[in-house]
Amino acid sequence: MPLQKVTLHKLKMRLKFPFRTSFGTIQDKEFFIIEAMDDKGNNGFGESVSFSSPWYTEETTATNEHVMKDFLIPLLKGRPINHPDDITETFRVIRGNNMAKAGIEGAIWDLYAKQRGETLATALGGIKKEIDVGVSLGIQPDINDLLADIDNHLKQGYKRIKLKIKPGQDLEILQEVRQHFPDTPIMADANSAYSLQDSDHLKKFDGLNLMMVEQPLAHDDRLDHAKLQKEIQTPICLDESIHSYDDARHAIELGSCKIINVKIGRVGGLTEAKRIHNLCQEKDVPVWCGGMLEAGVGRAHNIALTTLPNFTLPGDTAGSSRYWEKDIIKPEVEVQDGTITVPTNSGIGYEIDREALKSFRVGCYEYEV
Ligand code: OSB
Ligand code: MG
Repeated sequence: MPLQKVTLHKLKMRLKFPFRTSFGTIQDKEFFIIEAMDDKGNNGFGESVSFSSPWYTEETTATNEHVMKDFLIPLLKGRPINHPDDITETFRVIRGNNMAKAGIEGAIWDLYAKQRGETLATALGGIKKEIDVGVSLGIQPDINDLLADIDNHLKQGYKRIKLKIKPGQDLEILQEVRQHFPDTPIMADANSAYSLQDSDHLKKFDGLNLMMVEQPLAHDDRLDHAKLQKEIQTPICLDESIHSYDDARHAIELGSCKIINVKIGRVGGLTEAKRIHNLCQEKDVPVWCGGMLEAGVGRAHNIALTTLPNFTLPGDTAGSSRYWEKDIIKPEVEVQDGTITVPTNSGIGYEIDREALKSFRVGCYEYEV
């Protein structure tokens, strides 16, 4: 597949609300939209999903910029690409930096689908025409605000509620929420805030009928999660711990989790995300698509990935208006009755709103490849 030029658009966007997690609070996002062009006027788009601080993984917007400019884009120069899967191989010589890799790989997947005149979902082998979505709610100082927020999102139709937790802001809040919403699918995400010493405390979640507890232990652990899973009934879902197919294979073999949250950026791209999906399908481990508070391009990639059949649980791909006053795609992502209709135009299926893109842009760098 011909590739001529790669452009990095550096954007700065402000979320409608500060998003609080156990690792810190995010409101201002700086990130890259990657545009890959061929010689026939096709443009593919990807989004690098790291944050400005290395709280969730070690990558940051600045490391993404460095690695894309100085290592990944030069690797594309003069290298023939038959299929987007080749990009994963090409990038293998660079260790880690999965979000930087995924941003470029995503743009090339979108370009590939557009060159073939098919949707990104179809190019990936996806089958769903609509996808179920949930919402991830940050830690809130006031329980009444949280209860109102949950109520508001349930009224909008979201199919499950994910609550961020941390030590001291966990059990009692979850108990209160469960009392108010006895039948709602609820899960909790700890973002690595606990250790194995908290097993007895985490065991107290057993009575709450949670769908799962996400990443309770260390960001790089699989062994202790396996020990914890033997102690508690709530299914463990791994997020931070899974960076690759092999991480997923090890976690399943060890019994570290019963569910996996797949994030395209965290695992280095759509090709690896699909391999993890296929493995999990084979092993009867359900998966769902996580979120990184993405703008429209990243959101569109998440939607396409979620059309694969083993994405059986609602993901964190909420609608554009949850996050942004204005998104960078046309139309914006809309959630109706907790579902998103998968777009049918080629590639990611949404158009880039060039005016919006420019209004958020703080840098732009072009490379011939
Ligand atoms: O752990 O899933 C997470 C946001 C930023 C970093 C990590 C996580 C999250 C979310 C929000 O939970 C997902 C979203 O709404 O995009
Ligand atoms: Mg998580």
